[in-house]
Amino acid sequence: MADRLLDTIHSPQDLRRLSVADLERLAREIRALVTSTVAEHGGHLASNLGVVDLTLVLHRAFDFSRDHLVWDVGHQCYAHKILTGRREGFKRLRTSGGVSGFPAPAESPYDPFRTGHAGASIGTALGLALAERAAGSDARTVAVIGDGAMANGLALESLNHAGGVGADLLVILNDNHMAISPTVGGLARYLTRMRTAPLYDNLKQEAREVLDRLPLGESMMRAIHVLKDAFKEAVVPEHVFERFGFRCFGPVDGHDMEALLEAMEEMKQLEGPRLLHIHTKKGHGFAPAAEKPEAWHSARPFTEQNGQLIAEPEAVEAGAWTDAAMDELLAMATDDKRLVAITAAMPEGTGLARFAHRFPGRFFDVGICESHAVALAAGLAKGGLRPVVAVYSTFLQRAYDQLFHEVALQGLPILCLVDRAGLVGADGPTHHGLYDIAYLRHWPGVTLAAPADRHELAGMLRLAVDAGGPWAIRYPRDAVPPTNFSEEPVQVGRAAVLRRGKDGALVALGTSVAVAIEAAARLEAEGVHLTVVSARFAKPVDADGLAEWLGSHPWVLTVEDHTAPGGFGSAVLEAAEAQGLDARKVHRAAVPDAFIEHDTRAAQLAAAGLGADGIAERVRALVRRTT
Ligand SMILES: Cc1ncc(C[n+]2csc(CCOP(=O)(O)OP(=O)(O)O)c2C)c(N)n1
Repeated sequence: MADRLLDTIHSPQDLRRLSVADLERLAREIRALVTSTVAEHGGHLASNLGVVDLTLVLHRAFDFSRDHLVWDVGHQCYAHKILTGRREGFKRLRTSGGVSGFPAPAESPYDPFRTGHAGASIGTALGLALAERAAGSDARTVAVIGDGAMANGLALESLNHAGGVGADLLVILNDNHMAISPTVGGLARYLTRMRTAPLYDNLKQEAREVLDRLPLGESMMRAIHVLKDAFKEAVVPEHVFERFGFRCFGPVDGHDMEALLEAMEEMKQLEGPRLLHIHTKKGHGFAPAAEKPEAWHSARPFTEQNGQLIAEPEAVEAGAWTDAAMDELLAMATDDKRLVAITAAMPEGTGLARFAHRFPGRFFDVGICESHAVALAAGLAKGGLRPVVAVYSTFLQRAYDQLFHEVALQGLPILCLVDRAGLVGADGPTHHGLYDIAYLRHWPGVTLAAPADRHELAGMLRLAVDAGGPWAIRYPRDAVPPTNFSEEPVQVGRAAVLRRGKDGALVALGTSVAVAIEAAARLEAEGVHLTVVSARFAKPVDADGLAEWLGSHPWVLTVEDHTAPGGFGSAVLEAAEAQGLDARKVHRAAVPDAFIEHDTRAAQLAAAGLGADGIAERVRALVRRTT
């Protein structure tokens, strides 16, 4: 490997001495490294392969040891990591001890923010640019954002502000006409039209020069001024972002190293709000990913030679709850024509692609716009429909106020299917679904459920669709237990007792029930006899059940795949206090109040004490204390 050009690159400064041909060679080497590393560990392949050329050119033109580079989402930062001193850690991408799959300031000063959610890059970059302005510094700021994220409300709010204050900010619009799936909506249509437009800024300049050369008197000049603008409009359509106060450039082929270098050098010479529109291809350089970028957006490990995905146990299990929820939803939607489904740019991940296929007229992909997804659901519900918003727990956070203001406050019957609830594994802290119970349970009238098995999932879905108010059902990135724990009908606010013992009670929520059952079975062999309850609901908590469990056991241990503050255990403590029960007998097993780094989901659960071993250990300690 000694002849790898990459091995001679120790910092972005080393790029300065490279020719265009060298940069092209380096891009190929980086693509090969990204592809082989993702083949081993999984990761965001298609987006990363698409921005290798851009990354090289950015690091060559700017000096991000003092300038700022903010990647939107951050899932496309692999080449950036490779170039900024993290090649060693990159070998163990997304695994314990290796680098994160997203920007991480703890890893490198080249990453200003820890990111993973879409749409925030322009806002945070603007803040950096204004801080530099306040300090009288000439450091430059660049945000790179995809065409998918650009339609996000947060991105548009930031653009509006940046144009208004005339900030010294370069926004690079990385247009590959894909989010995870093809981009949707009016902006996507507009960008498609712009793809075939002539270069905006260059041509406008030419038009101006032609008019300026005409020999005209002063009054004629004024008159022609108006015509000039009209002429400009006719020759080159004004870019929509010019209306925001940005000077726009492009489109440039993001895989043409020479053109990209030239454009970036030009961008560096300019000041003020400016936008460079580039076209890239997701998966560029690796045929399977270029052909099917959707499937290769976030890939699990694969065989590099043939692009065959490797079936690994965790990956096989990962979509199991999603599939089960979709099976039930599709069955219900066949009979109930009021059911409509909404995704925020995640038809594949949430399983709603199946719904879209079966009921195309009742399906809405709103783009990466969770706030709008929930507001839209409120309107649809008000109009008599039963909207189901399927969304990852971490991204539903974006719709917090719509859930309050447009939904809960109105008491509207929408159902949120909260997928990837709990620890998610390799994507790490930006993507864990650890907060949804806390942020959903504090509004009056909300019902919040978590199934432990397929029977509970089906029962909850049916109740939710017939309900008169807002519901959320949370489930993890994990396997559905092969058999049901009980066939007891699901009723709102009622738990199910799965086994009885006198020494203590494990009251578990959702996916934690399987763990509690396993721990109880092990402890039985040690002579410790436990009651195990599937709580089913985080709101309302089963008040009668709680009184009984606290009355007949020395302690109750709640178990949940959620952060401790404000979670299910907190709800149980509050319910105990509200009923005048002895809340001191309630103990909680939950994810600690800390950000949990990337690893496998099983390892994260174990580290949080939420595996069967950890629960058994907690029980032994409680038994020691109470005997
Ligand atoms: C708020 C939010 N919702 C959903 C996602 C999931 N997600 C990750 S990448 C992505 C697509 C991003 O598309 P685009 O901005 O065009 O970037 P590209 O991958 O095409 O480079 C989505 C929807 C997210 N990261 N953040």
